[in-house]
Amino acid sequence: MILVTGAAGQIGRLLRAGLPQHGWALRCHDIADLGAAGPGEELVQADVTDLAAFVAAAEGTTAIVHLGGNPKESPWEAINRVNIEGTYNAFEAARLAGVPRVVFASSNHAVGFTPRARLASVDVRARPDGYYGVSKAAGEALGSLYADRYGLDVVCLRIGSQLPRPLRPRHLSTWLSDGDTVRLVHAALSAPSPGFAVVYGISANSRGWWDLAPGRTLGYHPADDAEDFAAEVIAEHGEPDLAEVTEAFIGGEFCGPEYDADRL
Ligand code: 15L
Repeated sequence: MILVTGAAGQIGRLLRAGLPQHGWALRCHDIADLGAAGPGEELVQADVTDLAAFVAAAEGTTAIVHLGGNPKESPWEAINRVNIEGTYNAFEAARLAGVPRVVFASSNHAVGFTPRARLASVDVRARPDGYYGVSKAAGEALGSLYADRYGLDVVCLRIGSQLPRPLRPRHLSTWLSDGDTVRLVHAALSAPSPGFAVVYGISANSRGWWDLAPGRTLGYHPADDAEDFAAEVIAEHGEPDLAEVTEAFIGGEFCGPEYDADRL
């Protein structure tokens, strides 16, 4: 049994549909309405900021897939309470309930102010492009701590742009398809003894900027390529202008002035 937080969200819904086909039974956790339980599913309506409820939900599971939190840039108070405190609770719940593995939904925004370049390593330094990115860098750091101190297996997925299809030129590099999302999480759950690992969560995009080798080592073999949509996307939006701040860094629009603190 796997505990999936944020199970009512976009990626959570994909996992609810896809992971059972790989043999995983899910306990779905969210503060929002989770709808009707699917075959073999258990539902827990709870807040990730409630540690006691988190520990209770984690009891008897073999892994936590932690997706829960604000999925985009937000004021500091919300990021601090839900994303940072909630992610601390995920690792602490795993430790207290004896769950051996945590798969953490990190984001490219943990390293968003990295200048874009071909094949950025997973070892680039934390370079968040906002408070949301700070929360993802903090989650990766917590994962590293819990792996080293308590021996948890922790896989951090630095997800690009999870969308049914690429919509803008940046997505030709950052897209993570629906099918590859399920493949990625299945690999993170299945890899034997990964220890602490960070992998980029994108499809096999011909224009990808990030090194997929660590993901392949873990068993993630993406099947989709945003290039299949390139002609339509470029016809609609044109080629990206690298002189623009929102195109020069991997975080895209998050690096632009509309994400300054005063405007949140
Ligand atoms: C993310 O981490 C966000 O959750 C999503 O809203 C997108 O902004 C995505 O990154 C992206 O970089 O496209």
